[in-house]
Amino acid sequence: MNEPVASRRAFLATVGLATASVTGLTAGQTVDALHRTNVFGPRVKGVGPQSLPINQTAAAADVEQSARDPRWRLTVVFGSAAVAFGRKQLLAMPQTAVVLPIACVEGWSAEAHWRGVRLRDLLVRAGAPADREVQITSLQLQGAYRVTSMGPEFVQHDATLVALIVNGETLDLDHGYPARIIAPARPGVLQTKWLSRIEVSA
Ligand SMILES: Nc1nc2c(c(=O)[nH]1)N[C@H]1C(S)=C(S)[C@@H](COP(=O)(O)O)O[C@H]1N2
Ligand SMILES: [Mo]
Repeated sequence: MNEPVASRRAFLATVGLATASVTGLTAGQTVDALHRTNVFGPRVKGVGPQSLPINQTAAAADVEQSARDPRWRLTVVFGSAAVAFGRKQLLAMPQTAVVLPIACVEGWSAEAHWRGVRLRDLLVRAGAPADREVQITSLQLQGAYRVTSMGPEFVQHDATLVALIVNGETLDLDHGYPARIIAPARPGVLQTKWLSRIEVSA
């Protein structure tokens, strides 16, 4: 990653603060996403790459090939217009950093530092309005979490990202590489991984 030193320092300083502020167990499990070791032991559903639990792996979702394909594009569709973005193009756009948890109904929650393009910035870049409901589709060809709807209040939110980086690293394949949704106050099940298409309602 070619990030300016200043922003990298700021990021590390924030990591320190977040680590200090992690508290114990509230609803379900709180996993300290910034520690390599899982202090809560076997009660936690396996801490995966980048110190975050994995709900479903790329292998289980059968997206390993499509997610790694250099021809991957995220397509934004509005009416008859479709604009496709590669990962490099997304990384070249203004990046926003947020600290947000993934909160799975299965009983775990893990906070992480995410970086990527604001969803509403992406829609504007694609020539689409940012105040409509969107339908978000994963590369996954089947499964209950393939398609998600997101209302305008989340689409417009400052902290709703097409995330490209987690905890300072390129998203792991199991966490949704090449790009995933991260939005505030939404259950983990709606934080769609392996994005393929975002369709803006008319
Ligand atoms: N495409 C897709 N996105 C998905 C899922 C999935 O199975 N497929 N699982 C969801 C659920 S239930 C959760 S809790 C989070 C978990 O994200 P993580 O595996 O990166 O921790 O991803 C969400 N996004
Ligand atoms: Mo979940």
